[in-house]
Amino acid sequence: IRKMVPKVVFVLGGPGAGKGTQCQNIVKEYGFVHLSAGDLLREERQKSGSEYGDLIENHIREGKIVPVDITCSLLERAMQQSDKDKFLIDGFPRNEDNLEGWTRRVSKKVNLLFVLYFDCTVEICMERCLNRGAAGSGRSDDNMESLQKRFNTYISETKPIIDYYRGINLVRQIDATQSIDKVFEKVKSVFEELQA
Ligand code: UP5
Ligand code: MG
Repeated sequence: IRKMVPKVVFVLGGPGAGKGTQCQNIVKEYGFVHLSAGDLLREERQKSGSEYGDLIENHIREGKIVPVDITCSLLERAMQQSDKDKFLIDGFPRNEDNLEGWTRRVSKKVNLLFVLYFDCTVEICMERCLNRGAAGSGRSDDNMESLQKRFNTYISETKPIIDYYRGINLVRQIDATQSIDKVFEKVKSVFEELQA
C-alpha cells in the first residue's frame, strides 16, 4: 500500500495573533492534526534528561529562535508518529535558518498547501499575550520584557519569511484583529476553497 504524501499548512502571525486558538477550531472542523512548534519545544524542555532543555528555555525567554535541527526533529517525529496525513504546523518556519532546514530535511516529503497568515496589530497581540500571562498561562515569555523581544524577532526575521511565501502566491491572509468567531469565519472560507 502506498503511503499518502502528508499535506501541510504553515500557520504564521505575530505572538498572540491567535494561531493556536484558530488551529484548534480547524482541527475540529477539518480533521487536521495541530503541531505547534512552540508547544513541542516547551514539551521537550520539560523532559528530564533533554540535552536541549536549557537552550530552549533561554531562547524562548529571550524571544530568539531555536536552531532548526532541534525544531525540525520534533516536527518530523510528531508527523511520523501520527496516523493522519494533514498537518497544521503552527509557528514555523520563523526565520531563514528554519526555512533552510525545512527545505533540506522535509519539504520534498510533503505537500505544502498554503501558508495561513494571521495579520494582527502589535498592540492587540501584545494585549492578548499580557492578558494571558496575567490569567496564569505559566509561559515564561508572556511578560513585557520577553514580548518586546518576541516582536522584534517577529518583525525582523519572520515577516521576511511570510513575504517570501507571498511572493510565490502561497499566503492566505486573514484579518486576525476581530473576535475569535469572526476570525474563524474567514478561516473557514479558506479551507472550504480547499475542499471544493
Ligand atoms: N485570543 C486569540 N484569538 C483571539 C481573538 N480573536 N480575540 C480575542 N482574544 C483572542 O492566543 C493568544 C491569546 O489571545 C489567548 O489567550 C487567546 O485566548 C486570545 P493564541 O491562540 O495562543 O495565539 P498564538 O498566535 O498561538 O500566540 P503564541 O503566544 O503561541 O505565539 P508565539 O508565536 O509567540 O508563540 P510560539 O509558541 O509559537 O513560540 C514561542 C517561542 O518558541 C518563540 O518566541 C521562540 O522562542 C520559540 N520557537 C522557536 O524557537 N522555533 C519555532 O519554530 C517555534 C517557536
Ligand atoms: Mg501559539
